[in-house]
Amino acid sequence: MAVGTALPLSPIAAGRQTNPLKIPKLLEGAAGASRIYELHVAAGISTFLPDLSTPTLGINGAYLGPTIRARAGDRITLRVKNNMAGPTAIHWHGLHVPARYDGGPHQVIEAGKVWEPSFDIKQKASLCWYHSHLLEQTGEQVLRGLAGLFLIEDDESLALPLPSDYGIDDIPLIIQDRRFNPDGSFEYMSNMGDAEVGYQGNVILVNGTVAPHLELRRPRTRLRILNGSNARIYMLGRDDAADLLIIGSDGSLLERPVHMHRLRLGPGERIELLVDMPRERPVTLMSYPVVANAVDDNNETFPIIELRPGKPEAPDMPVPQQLIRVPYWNPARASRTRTFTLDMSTMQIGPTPGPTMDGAMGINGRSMDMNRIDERVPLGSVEIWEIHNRTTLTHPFHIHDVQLRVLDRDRAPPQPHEQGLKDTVLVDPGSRVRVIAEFADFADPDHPYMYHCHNLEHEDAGMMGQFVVI
Ligand SMILES: [Cu+2]
Repeated sequence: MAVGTALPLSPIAAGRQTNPLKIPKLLEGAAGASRIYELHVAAGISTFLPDLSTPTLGINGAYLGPTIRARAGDRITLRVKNNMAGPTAIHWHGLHVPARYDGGPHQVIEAGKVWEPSFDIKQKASLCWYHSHLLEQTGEQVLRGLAGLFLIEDDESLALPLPSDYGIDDIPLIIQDRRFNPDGSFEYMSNMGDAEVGYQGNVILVNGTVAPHLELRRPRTRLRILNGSNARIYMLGRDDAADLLIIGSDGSLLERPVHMHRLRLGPGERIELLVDMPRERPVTLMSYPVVANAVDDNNETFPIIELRPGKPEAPDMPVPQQLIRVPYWNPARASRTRTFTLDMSTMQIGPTPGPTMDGAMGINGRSMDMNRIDERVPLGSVEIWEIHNRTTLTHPFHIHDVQLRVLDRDRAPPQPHEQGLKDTVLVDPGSRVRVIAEFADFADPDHPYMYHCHNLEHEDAGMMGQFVVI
């Protein structure tokens, strides 16, 4: 199958989106000295397409996991039981936690075992998530369903007049693309495109729902959007003339709402939107062609979800013009700049053995090695990390532990929706992106954090490195 396989769903051909959007259950934990969240990882069977069963993985269910919600200042315990036949690892993407609780590839949960990280929530209100991070099997486990949202609220976010009734006017949207085999199972790694460019599906799932619609129930709705796809980049926009109204990025709200006609969202990235009740006709959130300048661009137009007016009721409150103060680190305060060059010179699949890893997917000429610490960052330091993309594909670069600010992309300011806190940033071919972050609170010479491409096929093929905070 060729790269850039056409999606069968075009907005015209598909017509109305037929299936009500599934909403993941909300998990708020059991009260106590530490709020306890029970997460059971297991294999299951899901139905996405008519008359076909799909073997899947899920957390407290057959596919995906519950939406975890916690408050800044809470101490929480996540009791993760692995009921699968094989190992996994569950990473808290976007959370600022001690490295031994981060859920990276070193924190393997063997079959039948329980892993019980416990930590304080020490960050701003944000739309984080969790997903499998098992070495070299992240792509397959996330594809099969090991992912969920992790919402953090704080006093500041709760005081703002923003929709916050989960499942009513505060709606999660986990966008994923999938391909199916004739027997109903997910098709994965069946062609070179999967391994090189990354997985591209031809069926869009939102919270595991094919062709979804949502009936809006309040005058204003907040959409918390995660690109939970392995590799596909979306160009989000509305099918009417209106702009997207964006209030949040990966790791915080924005300082103020911004309007954008189109917004590019890479794997692992999140945004929060506000949508007012459409007056008469439904509005469809679409994906439009990504500007063509690289081989991974997709030129397709297809619907993500149709938003139907429940009752024609206009919001009676203006959108708040001031949201929060986003933390900022002056580049002059940075103690050093580190450079990370993304390589995939021969597009080999998987890391090759040996110390130099010539030609494999890697960073700074080296593929991921669990036994090698690539960077040592002093505790409390503010650093600029410069990501340089020498490949012909766009890569979403993700750093564990921190919430960062994007300083610039090829010396130009980041896009308006990228000006909140972030942990994942798109780096285009030939481009240099500079980010700044503070490595606070958690020093541990023995447990590394990861930084990697969040194209999961690239990550699994070695485009990942390890740093310790000391
Ligand atoms: Cu990549």
